[in-house]
Amino acid sequence: MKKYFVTTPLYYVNAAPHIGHAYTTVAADVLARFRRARGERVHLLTGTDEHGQKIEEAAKAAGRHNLDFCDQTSAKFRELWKHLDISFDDYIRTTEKRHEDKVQELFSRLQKSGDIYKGRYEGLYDVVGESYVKESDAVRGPGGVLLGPESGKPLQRLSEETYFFRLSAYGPRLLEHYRAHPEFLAPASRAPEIARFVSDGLEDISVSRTKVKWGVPVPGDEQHTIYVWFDALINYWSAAGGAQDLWPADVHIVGKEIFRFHAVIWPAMLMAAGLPLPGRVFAHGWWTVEGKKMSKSLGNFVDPYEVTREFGVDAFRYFLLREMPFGNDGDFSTAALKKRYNAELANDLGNLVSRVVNMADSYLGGELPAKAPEGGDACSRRAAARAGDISARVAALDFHGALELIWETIRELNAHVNEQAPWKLAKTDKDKCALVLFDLIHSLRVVAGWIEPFMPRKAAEMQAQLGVRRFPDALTADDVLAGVNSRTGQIQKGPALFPRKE
Ligand code: ME8
Repeated sequence: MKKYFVTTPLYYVNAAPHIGHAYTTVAADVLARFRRARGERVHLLTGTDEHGQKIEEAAKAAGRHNLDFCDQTSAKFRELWKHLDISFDDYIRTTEKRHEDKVQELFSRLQKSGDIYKGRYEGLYDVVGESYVKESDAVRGPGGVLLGPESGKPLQRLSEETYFFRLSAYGPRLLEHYRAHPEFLAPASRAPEIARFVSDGLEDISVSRTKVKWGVPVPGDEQHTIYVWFDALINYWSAAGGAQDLWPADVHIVGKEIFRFHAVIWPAMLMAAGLPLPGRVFAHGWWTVEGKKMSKSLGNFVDPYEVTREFGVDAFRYFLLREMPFGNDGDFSTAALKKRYNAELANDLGNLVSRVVNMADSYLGGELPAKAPEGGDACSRRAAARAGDISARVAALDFHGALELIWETIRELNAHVNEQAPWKLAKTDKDKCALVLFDLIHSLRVVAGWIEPFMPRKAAEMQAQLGVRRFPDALTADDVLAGVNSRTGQIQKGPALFPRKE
């Protein structure tokens, strides 16, 4: 049985990770955790992109040997993923032999098929984006200096012998693929720009450099190293390492600025190599910080550790996916995070859990429901009725929409507590009070199952308070509804899940 295979981009090791990198990786993790909780076999791949001119220059500027430098920064990414509870199954570095061998194998394959041929590149190059830039796309800066359209940084003029990849031959097949697989380009709103780019006609692309030494040598022609993007894209396939149950990837999650590499060049490379294509490429939007683009000159990169020190890992994960629909751009600010933290986490969810757990403790003496209460109006049933829609949204990578539905349920539960006033019932109708609290606890167990992929630590704390015994694994919403809740333990009052921030 094939595993559900989800990937993040391989991040450049020229600098430390920031919230942009955390964003993509948390999203991939939520998807992976969500599918695992539903019993699927999942494989989450991430890693680092370590070759090429940009890294060579960064290592030099740091006064380090290339590989030492890469080791150090790659470790920072890996540590951050541990800190953020990213459940990655594999971490690939493009300097690993298992990868380099496959890059050479694929390069040779395309040389043999005639898809790679020797020529000469005369033109512009953007080191920041590691991309060849068409003369007509360059932007004229002060003093007539040509700047990269994306990076805004001065371009280099290259003139060197190179190998070309025959991208131009794949336009019609790519268009046919987009047409036959409308889910391939996501979100759908970004598909037309790719189709238009391909319809306008593709040019062959240079895939080797003679002036850059830090790269995978072209097999049999070691004057050349393989172009860093050609090298890095192959990681998705090299990491699969020929395993029968992995390739093709189900979804590549990437930022919008590298959509073309993944939606045009990568599938064309796979077509040329006769390999199956991934199921989908999803391009999400970009974060600005306090209204500004993150940049070296502004020095406004947000350090994820700083945010988690103040708000905790789970609130950070939550905020990233809650703030804007996956696919749109958004702005990161401490004020916005604090607002959501207090309103949605401390108030809506945290208070609800404390209130219900405290009442169950006081009025039921810790006695727990063995079975969900019957009756159509039980709020646990109404909550459960949303499970299908929530699943469908996460499956479509609509994390924001899924959280919206979960919070609708949480708000309904809050309203239900206020309407039923169990603290009054405790004095007037003990049976009804028990029933209402049973029902609320069931509902919260369902909610805990839903939020686990987003906030694994808080979901576990919540489950402990709600008396969900976690053996062998955390219960999912589906388990709870299926009556697995007979495996429950004692309600345990605990500290506030999200203490208010003043
Ligand atoms: O492009 N907002 O690596 P990279 C949202 N090595 N996401 C952001 C972001 C922001 N402001 N900044 C970065 C590369 N990202 C290549 C990829 S893949 C074979 C090679 C995220 O270190 C987003 O996922 O520049 C973006 O695509 C990625 O980091 C770029 O990381």
